[in-house]
Amino acid sequence: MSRPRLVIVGAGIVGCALADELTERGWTDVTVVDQGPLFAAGGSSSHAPGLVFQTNPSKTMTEFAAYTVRKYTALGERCFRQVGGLEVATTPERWTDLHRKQGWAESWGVEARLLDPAGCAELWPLLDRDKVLGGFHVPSDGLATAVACGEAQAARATERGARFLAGHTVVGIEARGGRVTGVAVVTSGEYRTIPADVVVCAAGFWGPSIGRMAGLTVPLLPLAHQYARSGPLAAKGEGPILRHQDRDLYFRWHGDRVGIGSYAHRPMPVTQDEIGPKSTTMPSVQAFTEEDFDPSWRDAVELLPALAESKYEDGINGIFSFTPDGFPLIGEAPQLDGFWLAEAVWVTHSAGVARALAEVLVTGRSEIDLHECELSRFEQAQLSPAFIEERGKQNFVEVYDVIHPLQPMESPRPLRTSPFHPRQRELGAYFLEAAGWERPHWFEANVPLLERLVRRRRDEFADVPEEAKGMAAEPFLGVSQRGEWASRHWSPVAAAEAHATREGVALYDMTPLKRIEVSGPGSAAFLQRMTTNNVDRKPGSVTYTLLLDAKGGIRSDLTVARLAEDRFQIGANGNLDLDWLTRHAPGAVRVHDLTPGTCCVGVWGPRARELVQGLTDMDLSHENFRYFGCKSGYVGHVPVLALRVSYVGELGWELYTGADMGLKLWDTLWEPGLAIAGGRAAFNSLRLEKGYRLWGVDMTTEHNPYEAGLGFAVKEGKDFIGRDALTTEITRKLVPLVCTEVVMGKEPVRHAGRTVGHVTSASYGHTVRRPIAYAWLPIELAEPGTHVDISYFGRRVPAEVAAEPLYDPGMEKIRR
Ligand code: FAD
Ligand code: THG
Repeated sequence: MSRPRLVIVGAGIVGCALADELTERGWTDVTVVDQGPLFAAGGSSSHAPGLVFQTNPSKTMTEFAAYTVRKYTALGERCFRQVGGLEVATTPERWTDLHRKQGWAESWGVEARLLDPAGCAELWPLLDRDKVLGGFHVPSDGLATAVACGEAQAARATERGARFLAGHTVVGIEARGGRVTGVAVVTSGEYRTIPADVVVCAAGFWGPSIGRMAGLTVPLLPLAHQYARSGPLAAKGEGPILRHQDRDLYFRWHGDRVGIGSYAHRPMPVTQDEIGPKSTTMPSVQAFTEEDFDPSWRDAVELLPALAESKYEDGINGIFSFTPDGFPLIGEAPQLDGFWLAEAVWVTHSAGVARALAEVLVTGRSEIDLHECELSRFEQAQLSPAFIEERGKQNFVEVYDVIHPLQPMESPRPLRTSPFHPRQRELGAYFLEAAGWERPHWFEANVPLLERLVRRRRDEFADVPEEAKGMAAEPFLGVSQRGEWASRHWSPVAAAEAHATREGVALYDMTPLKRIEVSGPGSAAFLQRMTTNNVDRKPGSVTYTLLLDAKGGIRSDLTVARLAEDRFQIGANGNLDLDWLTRHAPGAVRVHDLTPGTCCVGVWGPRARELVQGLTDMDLSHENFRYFGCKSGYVGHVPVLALRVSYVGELGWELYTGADMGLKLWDTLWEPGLAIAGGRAAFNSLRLEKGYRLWGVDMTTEHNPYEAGLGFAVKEGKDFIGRDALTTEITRKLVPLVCTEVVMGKEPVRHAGRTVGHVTSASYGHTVRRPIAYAWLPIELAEPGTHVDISYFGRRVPAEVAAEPLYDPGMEKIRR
């Protein structure tokens, strides 16, 4: 299929951008169909005011936006005007957060600066400067004219052979043998089929309807959002686009009027059936509801008093898409090959998303990491209509809120609970959410451990000679190295749990970790081909290995336990892994998600053997149960699979059992009174001390194993996906930094006044008694001892590259 026949559903900005990107890459048999007229086809693009603010916590989203700006700027003034973007703070919390935002801009390579109120007023003279504490200014942000951008990209695509068909309503997706074969359309009352090898759904908020035709859930919620304009004002402006996020507002100039968008109103979901009849010229616009807009108008006048000269007019309730997590939907349907989505994409990210999808379609992968955007990121539990609606609404409400990276949504919760959940609640667990699971971060029941630890550290500190006290290790558990932000969703109890894990034994709920069974004839050969390390070892062995894409980028890191000749259990990172393995598996190999029906507890610490051996007749001695080995047996009444693996870097086992026996397993392990419960906060500290990477945070498809420090998991002389693209000549590296303050991740790292990299994960190392931050740095700065600075909320945090791992480099704790 060198030139597949491609049909794109939707000639909004996304469909047009995609046609351009694909024809540029040589796919010239491209047909774009739209039910509406071209190019104001009636979707969201037809009336989007087109503000493009690039800076986003996500590197991927920022890069999508930055590419969109570059591309549309090159299309000319009619398409994009680089008027700049200004976000103002009217509360101290926002002003602090804009400093955090400036860190993201710096990390992701967007030029930005913070302005004082006078600087803001210079850019926006109408601002009441007494209300403003400061602003965040990005000179390259600007205004896209979405219809013009669509049209200009369509023109280029047309020159290369693409066809754009107006008035063609897609009414069906044709398929045979699990592969798409075409789309059924109705045009001028006639029904016909357009054959296709690949169909991309870029139908905006109609996506769920088109998805339904293909048997696919498209997890987005169409919501109305209000936009209006002021009357003519005396002051005429061409100032930057403006955000007043403390009141959920944004502004732009339209000649002598100011356009005002509001996210302050109640969420107004629109069902697929309510979406305007295809015959109306603007189905994406609903009647304006003044009562919803009035408070926003008052807030707007408060910030821009000159608006009071006029009243708002031309208001619309315009519809566009919200997903459960705010990211777009990119990817192929799991059950229908050749049917792809490019959905829930803003104008801001349109060209970037189109480029990424074009790369995936043409080469099999995107240069930019897509894991946050892939359709397959959602668990089945996250695809119910109720979930999509509730999270979609909440995303609307929170769109401009200051969100802590650990902050979960409030509902629906609890959604997924492990069998240990009742006990965890009894222990006072503080739960956050991961892949829909309730996951404890620490346990209030461990407060007495904390008190004991604090007493011990005080005594130790008292013994330090007075003159050395300033140099002595910080006695109080890293609390003073955590600012207000890093202390949210955190408790010093985590220090006691980390400590208890290093000195005794602790139980960690690993149930949220994805478990996949691969079985059937050819399983071993299949996994050999899919992963970098040698997994074709004796039953009873466990192997740490990597999934790479065709260019050698890391798709995941896995543990592969061989349970029998033709049966493997994989410890994976998420649903993307399940999707990737399922897609590649040959007919005789079965790939099955064990996660919902099973559970896992990590029993880790120097006393782990003592605890578990007392409950089982399996021989747990070092000689008979080797590190990275696995065995089946019983712990008390409970049938378990035991893996001698530890993500926290201690002696111990992961014990797996069915969901039915989970509670019994927990109680059996608890009974002897040796173990404490440990939460994710301690876990994260322990794994960073040990240098264990977290996929999706520390490394992604943008990195190869050698850069990520995972070259040891690549087996010489073995064939696997991505091997031919691998090179050991690297220009950057993931390294640990020790620093003076606990940061959060995504902060820029500077050297000699230059931005040289960014932080991935961070925590306080409770054993090494230093804040730790992993960061990507150029290879020439990756040597231990190199001094760098982390910029954290605009403050300079000195840091030094360290040798890894920081804890137990001799593996004495584990191999014994
Ligand atoms: P659309 O433009 O909706 O295009 C989808 C197309 O699919 C439509 O033309 C439709 O006719 C066609 N279609 C659907 N079903 C069928 C079918 N069965 N057969 C054939 N064709 C079909 N984004 C920003 O980045 N910045 C902003 O400032 C901004 N402001 C906004 C303000 C408002 C009031 C609204 C409503 C949205 C705003 N957005 C903004 C969001 C942005 O407009 C959308 O995310 C974007 O335009 C979506 O583009 P699209 O091409 O995916 O979808
Ligand atoms: N347990 C299991 N599977 C998993 C994880 C887990 N799969 C996904 C994710 N976590 C994988 N991450 C790691 C990271 C490090 C290790 C294991 C899983 C680890 N590494 C040792 C090291 O680097 O020294 C051992 C490497 C080796 O001997 O090859 O233990 O938590 N089941």
